[in-house]
Amino acid sequence: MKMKTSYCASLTLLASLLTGTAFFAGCSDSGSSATQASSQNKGSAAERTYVAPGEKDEYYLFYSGGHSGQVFVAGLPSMRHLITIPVFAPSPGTGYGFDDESREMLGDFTWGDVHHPGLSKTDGMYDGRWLFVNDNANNRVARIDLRDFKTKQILGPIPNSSGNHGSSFVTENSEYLLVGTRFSVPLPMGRFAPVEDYADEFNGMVSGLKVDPESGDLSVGWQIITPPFNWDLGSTGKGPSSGWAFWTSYNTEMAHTKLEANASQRDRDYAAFVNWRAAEAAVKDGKADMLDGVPVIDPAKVPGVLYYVPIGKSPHGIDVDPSGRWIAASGKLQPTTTVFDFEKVQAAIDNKEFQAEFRGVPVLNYDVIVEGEVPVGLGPLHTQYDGKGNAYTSLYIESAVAKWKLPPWTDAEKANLEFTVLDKIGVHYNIGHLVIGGSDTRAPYGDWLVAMNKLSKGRHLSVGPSQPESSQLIDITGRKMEMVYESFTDPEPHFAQILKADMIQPIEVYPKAESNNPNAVWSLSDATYTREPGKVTAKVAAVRSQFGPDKITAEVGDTVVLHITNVEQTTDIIHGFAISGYDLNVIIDPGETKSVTFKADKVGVFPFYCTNFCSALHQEMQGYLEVKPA
Ligand code: CUK
Ligand code: CUA
Repeated sequence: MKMKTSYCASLTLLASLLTGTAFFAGCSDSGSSATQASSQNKGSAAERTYVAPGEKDEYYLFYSGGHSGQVFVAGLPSMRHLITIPVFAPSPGTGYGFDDESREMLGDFTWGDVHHPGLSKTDGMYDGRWLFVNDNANNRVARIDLRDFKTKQILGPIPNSSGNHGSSFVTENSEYLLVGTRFSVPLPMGRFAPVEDYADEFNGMVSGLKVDPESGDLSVGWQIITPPFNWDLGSTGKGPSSGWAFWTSYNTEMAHTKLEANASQRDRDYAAFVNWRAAEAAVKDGKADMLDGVPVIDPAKVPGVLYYVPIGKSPHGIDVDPSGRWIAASGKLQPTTTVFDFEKVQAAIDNKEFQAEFRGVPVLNYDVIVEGEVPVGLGPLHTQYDGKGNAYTSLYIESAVAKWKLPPWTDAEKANLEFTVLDKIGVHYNIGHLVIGGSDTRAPYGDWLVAMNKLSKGRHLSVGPSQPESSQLIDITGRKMEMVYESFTDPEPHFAQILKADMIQPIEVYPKAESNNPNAVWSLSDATYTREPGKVTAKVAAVRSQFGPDKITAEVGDTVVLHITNVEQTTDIIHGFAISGYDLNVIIDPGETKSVTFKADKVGVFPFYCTNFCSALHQEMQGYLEVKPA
């Protein structure tokens, strides 16, 4: 608290000295009487975040689970963890990765690295249909359906790509997920070239993944080949920047070794400004070459799809404001956030005088398109917006969030952009991303900010060396930011999305009427068991508190196929089906049918039982798998 006061006090003093007035209202400690009244009405931090037993949160918070490969769901403002949605890694708790369908989705991979969740949008606003996430490790993306909070599709590995970090950025009407590759490799994939030939033989890629407007089904649309620049963070345009997407690169030096030093030589790296509508049109016009089955655009041959824009040293974040005109990009090694004016960007695109060139691609003149460099503080990364004309930038090195005012700026502010920095709050510690609900839409919610901190440094009961991740909740409704809560998660949230809870009505059971699974059985008497040479098939009904059949007989070496239906149509009555000694646990939600195929490769009698406590007689819900000698 002291730190903030003295920081504001010194800025106020500076402002007074320069202008003769004390107008630095944003840092005013006393605030106007209106502000005082509203912060009194808000109550204490505890009251503002308290959600009483039986009451529900106002928002969903979808955290990326980082290298856990999962998505964590919490309620906001309570920050209570609600559920983990398994995406790229098996989860015995929900049976994900055990039944045939989810096993097939996971393929040969057992993990992923989820960084950036992106909610689907209609007309630039969240529509509550899907949540998309990226896998930085294995070049995949996934679609989670918000009707049932389940992973429905994993697309990938995406061809011609390595290290899908710069995604999943969703366009205004969910036309595309846009993806930039963090790593570069020799193309086509699998070709060898020595790492020393990095600058000439390696390539990065920007991909447009098409989203089916009805089903949400993802497919690879087109790609734009780039130098090996390490595309890192991105966002999509709206309003004047509609049809555009933006990525930062942290290695315009094209270094291939000791990146810490060698990728930090130039004062400016490049951002990629991509006209994805132009890319889409170019592919339609046959201006792309096929590479591994994907139309790939060479931007040197197809003008108008890609422009480079110099930005602050070693950037890690580029974010478009709700109006779509202002684009904030930050360089970790430069204590300012650069604000680009997209109207000036367009003017520079239209005037060759304001362009240089790199490998046949125009480089826009920095000075012509920049509105200003806001001195936010040390180690700026990501920026979010509250929809009230303010921006919030995470400061990794300073362990703080800076609140600053978006343009248009007054002459006094332009003369000294320090005046646009309105407030700063310390976070614990080393913040990466931050999120405000709806920041990437036309109308952010503007009430809560969640800071996702990289180090928690023991601000919690000790759990040994493997420490949890810390997130802090900040109230941004007043002029000054207020820290009101902190919570901890498994590793490792990078980014998050916040969705108003009333935007979605998730189902609580799978309606029997909707089931079109030919293997579903809806009563114990309909359950079937058949054996043909080498194969046992059972259609199993699970209902409180029995399995039918409760004896399944196989001969060693048989393939066993079980289709298990949870007959229940009652909320929260979930059954499990685990076979002792067979490393198998299927979880079936009410009204759901899941299939599992395995080899009966061990002779003996193996109990199976329900793993999810479902009734007073849950413990009795068991049976036997007999595996006879051949
Ligand atoms: S990232 Cu982790 S803090 Cu992968 Cu967007 Cu910035
Ligand atoms: Cu079914 Cu426990």
